[in-house]
Amino acid sequence: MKVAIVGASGAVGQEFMKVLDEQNFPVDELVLFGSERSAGRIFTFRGKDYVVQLLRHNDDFKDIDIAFVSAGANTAKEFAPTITKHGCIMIDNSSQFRLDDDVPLVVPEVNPEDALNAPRGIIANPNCTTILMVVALKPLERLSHIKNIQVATYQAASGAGLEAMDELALQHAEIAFNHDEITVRHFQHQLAYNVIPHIDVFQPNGYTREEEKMYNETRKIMHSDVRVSATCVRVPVMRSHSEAIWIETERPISPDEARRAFMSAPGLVVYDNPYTNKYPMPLFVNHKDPVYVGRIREDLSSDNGLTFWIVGDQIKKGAALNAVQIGQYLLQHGLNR
Ligand code: 11C
Repeated sequence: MKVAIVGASGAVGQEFMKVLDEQNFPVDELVLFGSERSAGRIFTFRGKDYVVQLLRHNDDFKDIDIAFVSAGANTAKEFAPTITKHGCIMIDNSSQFRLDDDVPLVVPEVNPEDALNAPRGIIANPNCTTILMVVALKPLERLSHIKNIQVATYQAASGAGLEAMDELALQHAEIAFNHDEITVRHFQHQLAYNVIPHIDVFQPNGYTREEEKMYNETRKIMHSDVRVSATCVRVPVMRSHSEAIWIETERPISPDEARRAFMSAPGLVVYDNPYTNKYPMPLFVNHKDPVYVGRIREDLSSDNGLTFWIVGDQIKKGAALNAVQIGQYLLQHGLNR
């Protein structure tokens, strides 16, 4: 298996290497690609050094079977024809193709079979916040159709990339050392000691693009008419996203029934004993594979309502791991170049 990582020096690109190794993904040959800024950098994978190649419009992808791409929407759009030209399967982490009818949008715990119908050779990896949420929604949808979702997210700096993570650490240091000015480049405001209810660009309806992704992508992944109202908030956490979720189903689902469904669902761990202070938190979930769920209880504001709290590692299950799991599913079902 010849594998490429495009955007190799970014937060998700680096995580691809870790996850491919952890998952024992069959990699006979690895090729790393990046922009002019990262070309020439050297990274080690399974004890061997690899130099990042400049991503160009040529035949570099001719013999590559699968490319894990995390290079942003513009690069994905520009390079998709080059990457897929000779049959390489492109698993793209950007938002560029997610809502295209002929591009499957896949979370392996929810709709793996969609990955097998990719006429353009492109499979889209969903938005991280949406991935984490649908892993938890799927077992409940099996019990009763979910009609409405309200969700408030608590999103880590990692969602904005490595430099944003560095900025959060820098802001804390600047505050500790009484700097007059706090560095603010990647977020709209200082994130340290703050929360910012603004992720991505505001739309005319008052929602942000991140919030609209949660609406549209959830419906596509789950093949559902569910309505999703999200408020996405950046919090001064380094890498795991948390979400408070309220759902309304066609018939009531009791907390016990939900707990049993969560416990038998793939990719989910129930961590829920508030009386002993057990509930998922980012510091505990960082670098772990599953989505953790807790605080499972009735929604007091709705007859058929249930509410719960989830946390998942945004760079891992929210990005790199989900993409690698799509790759694993393709391999199990005969990768079709
Ligand atoms: C964030 N969720 O936390 C965003 C990053 O649609 O792939 C991921 C954006 C996306 O900033």
